[in-house]
Amino acid sequence: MQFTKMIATCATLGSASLVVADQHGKPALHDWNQEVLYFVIPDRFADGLPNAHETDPSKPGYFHGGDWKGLTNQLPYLDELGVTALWITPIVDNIDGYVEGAGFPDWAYHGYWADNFTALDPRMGSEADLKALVDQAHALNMKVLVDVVFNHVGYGSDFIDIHPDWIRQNDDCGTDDLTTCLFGLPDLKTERPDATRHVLNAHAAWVDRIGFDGYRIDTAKHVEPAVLAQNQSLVVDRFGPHFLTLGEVWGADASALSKRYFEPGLMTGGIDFSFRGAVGDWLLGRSRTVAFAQGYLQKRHKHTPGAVLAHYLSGHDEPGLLHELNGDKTLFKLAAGLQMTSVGMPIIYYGEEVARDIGEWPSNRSDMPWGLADILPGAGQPQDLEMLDYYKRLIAIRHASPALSMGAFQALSDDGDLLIFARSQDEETVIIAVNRGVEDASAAIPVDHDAEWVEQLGNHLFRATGGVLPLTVPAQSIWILKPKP
Ligand SMILES: [Ca+2]
Repeated sequence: MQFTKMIATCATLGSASLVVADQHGKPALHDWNQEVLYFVIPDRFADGLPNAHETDPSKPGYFHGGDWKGLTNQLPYLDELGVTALWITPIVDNIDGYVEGAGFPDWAYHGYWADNFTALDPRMGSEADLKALVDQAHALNMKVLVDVVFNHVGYGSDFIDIHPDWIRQNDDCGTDDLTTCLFGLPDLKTERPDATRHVLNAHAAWVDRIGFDGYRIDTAKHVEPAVLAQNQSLVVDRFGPHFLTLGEVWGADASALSKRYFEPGLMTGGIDFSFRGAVGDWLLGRSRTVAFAQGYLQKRHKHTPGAVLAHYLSGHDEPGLLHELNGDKTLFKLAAGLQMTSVGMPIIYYGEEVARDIGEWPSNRSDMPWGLADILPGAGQPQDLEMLDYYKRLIAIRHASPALSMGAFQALSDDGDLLIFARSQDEETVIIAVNRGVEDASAAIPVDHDAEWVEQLGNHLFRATGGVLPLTVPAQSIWILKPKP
C-alpha cells in the first residue's frame, strides 16, 4: 500500500522534486509536506524494557517507564494509523537528578536536559534498541526525526564542570533571546565556535550511527542564525538535501518562518504555532469565517516554496485543542479534518488520535492510553476507538490526494458558519466543506464541469448540474469531496 502511494505521488510531482536514493540507500524521499508526523515522548508511550530503571507512573515529573523498545513494538499500530514519520524527544544522556521549581520533583524523562551530547540516555534503552527503532520504522517506510537541542544543557549538568567556559548561567544570563537562560537552564555560549562545533558534531554523529531522517530543532530562536546556517550546511553536506531541519521557533507562523528562517537557508522546515489557535478560535465562533479563510488559511500558502510547514493541534508545551474546545469531540473532529486538509505536514501528538486528555502542563504529557491492551504505563486508560477510526479515515484521504498536502487554496464560500474551500494541484481538485454552526448550512459551488462528487468520509454522492454543485452541510460537520473517477 505504501509503495502504491509513492508511485502515485511521483507521477503527480514530476521529476524535478525527486531524488532516486539518498546516501543511506533508502527509497526516494518525496516532499516532507506529504508526511504525517507523529510526536512521541518515549517515556510516556510504551514500556518495552520493564524494570530497566526506577519508574513511578503516579508521579507527573518522574520516569513512567516507556522507552525506545516499547515504541518499536508499537510501530505497527502507528503504521496502521497512517503515520509516515515519527518525531522522538532527545536521545542524549540527560541529568540524573530532578529539579523542584515546578512544585514537584521534575526529572529529565523528556530528554531536553542534556548531561552529555556524546552518550545516549540509558533509561531509554541501548544504542541497539534505538537503531532497531529507526531500522524497523524504515522497514515500514516511516521516517524518524530526532529532537536536538543546541541552546542549553540540563540543570546542574556535568557538562558545566567539563566545559565551564561554554556555559552562561545565573548572573551571566542575558535578557535577549540569544543570551537568556530559558527557564533558568544553563545556556550554551553558541556564539563560541568551539562550543557550537562540539554540539553540532555530536548530534550529527548520532545521525551517522543511527540513520535518522531529520532533526526537530529545539529552541531554535534562542541560538544565533549563523549557528542554524552552520548546521544546515553540515547536514546537507553529510546527509543530503532531503534531511529535514524542522525548527521550533516559538510563536512563529508561516510568514515569520518564511521571512527570518526559510529564505536565508537556515532550516528547511518550521513548526507553525498559529494553526491550533486560529482553528480553535474559528470553531468557537471567535473569528469570522471570511477572516479565517482568506486572512488565515489562504495566507499560509504564501510560505517559502519548498519549505515544510508543520501544523499541530496539541503539543507538549500547551494544552491540547480538545481541552481548549472544552472537551467537545464533535468540534475537535472538525479541527482534525481541517488539519488533514491544510497545506503542510500535520503533527499528531501521541494519543490525540484516541482523544487522550491533553490538559494543562504537566497533564499534557500524560501516558499514552492503551485501553484493554496490556501495554504499560497506560494500560487500562480509556481510548476513544471511534476517534481512532476517524483519524485513520482522514489520514487515508490525505495520503490519497497530494493536493491536500501541497495544492493551491481557493475559498469557495465563507459566509456565516459555513466554510468551503478547494485544494487543487495538477488535475486534482478536492473540495472541503466545514459547518461550525448548530444548524444546517447551504451553498451553491460553481464547478468547471458537471460531474458526480463523492464525499470521502461518508461515501455519499452529489451531482453538479448546470455548472453548480449544491451543498447542504449538516450542523457541525465536515465533508471532503472528490470528483467520481
Ligand atoms: Ca541561547
